[in-house]
Amino acid sequence: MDKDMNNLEEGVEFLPAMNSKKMEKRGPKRRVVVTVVVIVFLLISLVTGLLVWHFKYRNVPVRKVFNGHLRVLNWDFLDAYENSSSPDFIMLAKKVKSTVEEIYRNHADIGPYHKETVITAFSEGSVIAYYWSEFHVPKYREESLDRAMADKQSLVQRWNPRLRNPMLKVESVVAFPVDPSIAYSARDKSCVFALHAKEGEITTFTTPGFPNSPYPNNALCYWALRADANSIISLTFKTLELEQCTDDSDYIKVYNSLSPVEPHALVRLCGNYAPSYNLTFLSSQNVMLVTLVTNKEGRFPGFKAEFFQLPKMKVCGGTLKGESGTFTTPYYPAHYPPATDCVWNIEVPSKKNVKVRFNMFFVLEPGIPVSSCTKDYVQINSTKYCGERSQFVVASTNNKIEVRFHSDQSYTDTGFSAEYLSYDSSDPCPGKFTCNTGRCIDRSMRCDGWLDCVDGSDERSCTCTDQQFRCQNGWCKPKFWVCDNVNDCGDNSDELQCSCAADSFKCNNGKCIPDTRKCDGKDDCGDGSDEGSCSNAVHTAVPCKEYTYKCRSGRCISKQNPECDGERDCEDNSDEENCNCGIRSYVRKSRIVGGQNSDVGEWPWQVSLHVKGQGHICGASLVSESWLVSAAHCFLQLQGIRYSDPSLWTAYLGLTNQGNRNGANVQTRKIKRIISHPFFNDYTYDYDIAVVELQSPVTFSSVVQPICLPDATHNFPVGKDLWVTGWGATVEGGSGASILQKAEIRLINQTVCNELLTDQLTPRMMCVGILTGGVDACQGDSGGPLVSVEPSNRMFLAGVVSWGDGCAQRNKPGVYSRLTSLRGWIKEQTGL
Ligand SMILES: *[C@@H]1O[C@H](CO)[C@@H](O)[C@H](O)[C@H]1NC(C)=O
Ligand SMILES: *[C@@H]1O[C@H](CO)[C@@H](O)[C@H](O)[C@H]1NC(C)=O
Ligand SMILES: *[C@@H]1O[C@H](CO)[C@@H](O)[C@H](O)[C@H]1NC(C)=O
Ligand SMILES: *[C@@H]1O[C@H](CO)[C@@H](O)[C@H](O)[C@H]1NC(C)=O
Ligand SMILES: [Ca+2]
Ligand SMILES: [Ca+2]
Ligand SMILES: [Ca+2]
Repeated sequence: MDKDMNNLEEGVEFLPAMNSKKMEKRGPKRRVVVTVVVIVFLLISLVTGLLVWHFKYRNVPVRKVFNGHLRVLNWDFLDAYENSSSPDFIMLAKKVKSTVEEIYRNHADIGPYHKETVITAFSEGSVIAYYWSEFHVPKYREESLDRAMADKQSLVQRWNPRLRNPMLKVESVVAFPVDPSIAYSARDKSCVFALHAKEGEITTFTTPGFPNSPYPNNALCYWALRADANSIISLTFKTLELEQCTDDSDYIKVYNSLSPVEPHALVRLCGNYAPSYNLTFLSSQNVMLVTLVTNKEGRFPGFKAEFFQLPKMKVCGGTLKGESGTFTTPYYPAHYPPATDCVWNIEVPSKKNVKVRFNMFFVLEPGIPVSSCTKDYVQINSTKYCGERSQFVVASTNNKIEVRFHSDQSYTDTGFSAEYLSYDSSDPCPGKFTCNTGRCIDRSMRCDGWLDCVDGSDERSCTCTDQQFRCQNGWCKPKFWVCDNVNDCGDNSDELQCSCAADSFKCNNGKCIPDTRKCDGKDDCGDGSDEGSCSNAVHTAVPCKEYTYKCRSGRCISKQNPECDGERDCEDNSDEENCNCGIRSYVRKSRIVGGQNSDVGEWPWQVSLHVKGQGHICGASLVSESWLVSAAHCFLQLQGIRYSDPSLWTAYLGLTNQGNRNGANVQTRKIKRIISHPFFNDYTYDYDIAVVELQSPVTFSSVVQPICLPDATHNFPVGKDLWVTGWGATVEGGSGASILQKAEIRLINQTVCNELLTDQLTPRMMCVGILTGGVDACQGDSGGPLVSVEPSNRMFLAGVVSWGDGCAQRNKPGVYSRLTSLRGWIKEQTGL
């Protein structure tokens, strides 16, 4: 215990010792200044007011509060010390208080300004006392007070040798300045709780009123958590819903101490978190403090948390032998404890080499650039790694590797999960391609136009195929990325042949018109894009055209994509009505990175349509409480089954894992009717759209939300990034994924795509190519959503998975029904 307790005091030792010479000089100097001020006061009456103010300002006392702790060596801990009302507590608190006061009295920079000290808690080791002290100090003495308080040497050493009070022998006195408003309400006991873990039991606590009423405003709550000596605490927030994070929003802070001091803070929490975000925190001692600070407004549920004690970990790291194996930071995927050092010595059979692959890596400290890694880090040889990283590999040129992990006193993260593998130096990636970084990738990813190795080594020295465009710099890129306004080659050579001359404007449809024809009131482009966004003035009405947005009043505005963008553009505000759509409930970012698996709640409009006896058949998008949008071809008659019969189908909403259809948040609905577009052509797949009415409305929740329907005039520009989601099943059959898959894709130039697809595109279709995702991964489902993230962060339905493979293949564009060209029909059918 002793060894670990030393860590507790690490906080201030780097602070510079006080320069006493300088301090002595300051006093007299001030007096001279004051005298001068008095003389000036007498002489020049004009500036009296100003100087009086100056005089006062310099001497007005500043209120300062420090939080601190100290260790009492010659004292044994009693259980009663955990109860601040017990006589034992009060007796010891009195002694510690007078000791602290005596320490202050003996220090010229501290003593004169001390107002009050309150002992707030004790914990074991022998006894650690937590306190706060208040000072009233003139502004010009503030700095010297800060310095004296930060100098733990001067605090203890000046005092201990004299031992005026033989009752208590103290050491390791530390104190940190805090915001007085936070320290102050410690006197208000209405939201202060002390809890001690019970052996083998889980203890639960919540914000006041949870879950029936919101937590209080203007509140400061403390939960002091304790465990037995030689134990540590594991704390988990089971549910947490606070005000959205801003600089002065409500927040929770968890400390690895009983004193709310920044150097021992573990985490600051606000808003809400995706279910995949791990909210388990470990302490390095047998104490923890949870604080809740709330501002004057907002009504939010708060949290429910639980904690229990664990034996303190003896060693961390160790020797790992064999061909391969795995290792993680302590308690992974929980937040690793602070003040921890681990060393893994990995050794594989002597004729092999060893590499370590970090599959998950979260070692992020707020405010610390990943280039410096000065706080928490992983170290291999002399290289330090920190921050959030996607999968990476570190390879050794022999059969040994040493991995070190260090966490400092404050702020922890969920850590890493890694595996080590032995490999033949002559063939590091059997059956695969080896990136120069050591990573192994599928052979089919070589020379396919996508950079799969972070250093691009998979795309060097390639011969372009006839599906590829040869950039001037030699790269090979898929042909469908030509003329999409995105510089894929790096030298822009894929965009040169399609850009407009210097003094001309490029329309959304690619046409070039002279700059002078822009905003001249005439549609020179043919799609109106030269007449969009012409007027900056709000409420300005323009003549209605098929490309102008029509407000409910019938007036038209020229702004592009004005719907639900947070700005009132129509006089009657109709552009901002019915905007309860396209927003995810979990705003804090999910911790599912890289892969194609979606997190719970990430795509709350995704619907899974099942047929009795056949399981998941098609995807759909929720657009209101009762309506879905899907693809017409899902409901074609096939092998004698009339899929257009609503009674065959069941809709699952709020579903992420197909294996979890009975989950608490999943909503199931029968289908009332299915309306396929009357022009749907089952040979060309033109007009491949259907609307589906649910038998009863769904209830919107954190995992069930509608997607926004774009106005018919909405522009999704070529080259825009979009997302497609689904379980990867198709009507034709084939096994899908059990977790909802996602892929980032990009809109392809219609002309270019039509050439590649031998003229099969109609104006009701749009063409996309995959940006990220595996080689053969099935990300989309027929009928499923293609969504766009608009600048307002709201998501709009841009398309519906139609043909050319829901299974997005890298070298094959996918074809989607174009929502904007089918928007009018959707409105006719659903009223939406
Ligand atoms: C704390 O001590 C006071 C005074 O002895 C006692 O009344 C109270 O019940 C104790 N509280 C707990 C939680 O033990
Ligand atoms: C968080 O980590 C703890 C401890 O390893 C684990 O029991 C829990 O399931 C994790 N929670 C999530 C959401 O991953
Ligand atoms: C670490 O250094 C040793 C000796 O310099 C070297 O043989 C080994 O390959 C290095 N390991 C890594 C992972 O760089
Ligand atoms: C599409 O590509 C053609 C050339 O094939 C080009 O003329 C046109 O400008 C492109 N369209 C867009 C919107 O970039
Ligand atoms: Ca590649
Ligand atoms: Ca391009
Ligand atoms: Ca608007």
